[in-house]
Amino acid sequence: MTVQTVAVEPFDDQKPGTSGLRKKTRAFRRPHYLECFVQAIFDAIGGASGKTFVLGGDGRAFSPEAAQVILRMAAANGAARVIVGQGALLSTPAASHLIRKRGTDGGIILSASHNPGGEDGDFGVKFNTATGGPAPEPVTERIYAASRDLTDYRIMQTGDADLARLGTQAMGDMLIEVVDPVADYADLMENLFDFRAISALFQSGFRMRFDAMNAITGPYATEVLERRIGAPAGTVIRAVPLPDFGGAHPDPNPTWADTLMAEMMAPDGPDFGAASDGDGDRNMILGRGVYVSPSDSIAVLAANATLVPAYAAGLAGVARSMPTSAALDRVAAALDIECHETPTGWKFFSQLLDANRATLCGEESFGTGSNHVREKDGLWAVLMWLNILAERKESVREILEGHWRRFGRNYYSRHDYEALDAAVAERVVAGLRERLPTLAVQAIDGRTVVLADDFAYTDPVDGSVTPGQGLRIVFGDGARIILRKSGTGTEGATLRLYLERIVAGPDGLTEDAQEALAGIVALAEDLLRIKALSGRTGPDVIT
Ligand code: G16
Repeated sequence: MTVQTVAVEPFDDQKPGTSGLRKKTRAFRRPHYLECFVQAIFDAIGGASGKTFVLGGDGRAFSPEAAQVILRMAAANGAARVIVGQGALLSTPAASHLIRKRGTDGGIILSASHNPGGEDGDFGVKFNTATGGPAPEPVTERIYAASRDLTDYRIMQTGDADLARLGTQAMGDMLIEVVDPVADYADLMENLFDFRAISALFQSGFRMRFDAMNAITGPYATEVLERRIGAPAGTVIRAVPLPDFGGAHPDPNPTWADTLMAEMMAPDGPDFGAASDGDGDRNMILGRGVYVSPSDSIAVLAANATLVPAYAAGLAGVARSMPTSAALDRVAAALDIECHETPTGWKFFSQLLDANRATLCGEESFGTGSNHVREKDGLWAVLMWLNILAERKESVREILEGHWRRFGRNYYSRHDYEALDAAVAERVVAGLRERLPTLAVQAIDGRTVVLADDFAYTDPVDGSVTPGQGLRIVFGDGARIILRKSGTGTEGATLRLYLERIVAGPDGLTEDAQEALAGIVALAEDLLRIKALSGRTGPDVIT
């Protein structure tokens, strides 16, 4: 086997976004494109020589070929060992767990998460560090810099590894260890939760539907929910990961998981519903006739965490991304624990988890997780809810409404304007940014603005400052309007408009969220003029 050094012209568009490099599958299939990014990763972390990595992903189109390329490049760059999920499959949280459990130098995850897959869809590559968490900004900056300076990459000339066969095989001097992608993760879940209590819940006739959206959580949810806990067969639907997710958009929200929504909103619907995304790190939670917004979900989980064995001793702290509603803050205040407000992107939570400044973290973008791994974890969130339901013996609606009565309700919604012309999106953002200094001293529509700024984050652990993380207008009554550009899209620019209003109760806690927010939505359009400037009649997705 010989190492081939291939001379290349560097690509100039390999800047990782909110979570790794995401491009059209066709863009990744261009000659040398994947190879250049992988070489940039190895160069940015001081080379691969003697190192051990984890490799796997959500099985979307191009994954099998990409895994073989990465293995040949790891071998050519001197890696000692690569631990690969059988069939190159690993959910993102399972990959994070494996990195931590095996003490590897990091891992490469092949996924574009909730973005559609297939030849016309998206592909992605993400590097996680030895902590198990997504590479932090300084590392992604180094990867980007390395990608621009690249003159060549190294690849072993050899045939494909057999990724269907469990066990260890050699590629040159490097060992490839093919492991069961589900077993370690399922064991971890069994250690965190009271499977017996959840099992008893199912035996009492509790009905659940889990929509794996033809993506990676299928095998994990089937093993954990149906085999280990004993939920009836058929609890998990769309359970086989498909390269194009069966044409579905594997994003667990009311728009894209519409069949599950319809089933759950029916009068005779199941007691509990959940869905997960392409790579298994997101979750959507539903009760019969009720949708739990992700911002409420993390607040409910924090308030009830001590009912779950792994968190029985209490929480060190909690964290949420800035655009996530402040429902969590009031729970933290009641528990007298720290509550951190970070920029969007799970990588910002990793450091807080490592330093034991936070035990649970959550984001409005259907991400919830804890210190058990360094990624958000869809199935973990579902098991948290199940464990709490088993202990409280109340319905999802009862738990949610009880939570609002105790803490008040943060009505919350995100409006997405997808694939806008990049110049139009920039005009909207620039227009608001220009007006921020004047807004801060105004009363608008009967509300006083107490803060109007571009969010900058100071990491409490290392003091690093990350500016430019979203424009926010905060009113005296706690209402907020937030605008930021998505960092995960692959077409044009997507604007995310986050809207929030707090009702203390006891009245007015059970309105429809869109109706309760109508005034804030109208105010946002007056200020931002997204519809006027883009010509759109409304958002593409509302969550
Ligand atoms: C990633 C990040 C999340 C972030 C989400 C949306 O999730 O890990 O922290 O909230 O993207 O980011 P944006 O608003 O920039 O599109 P995932 O599930 O796509 O990996």
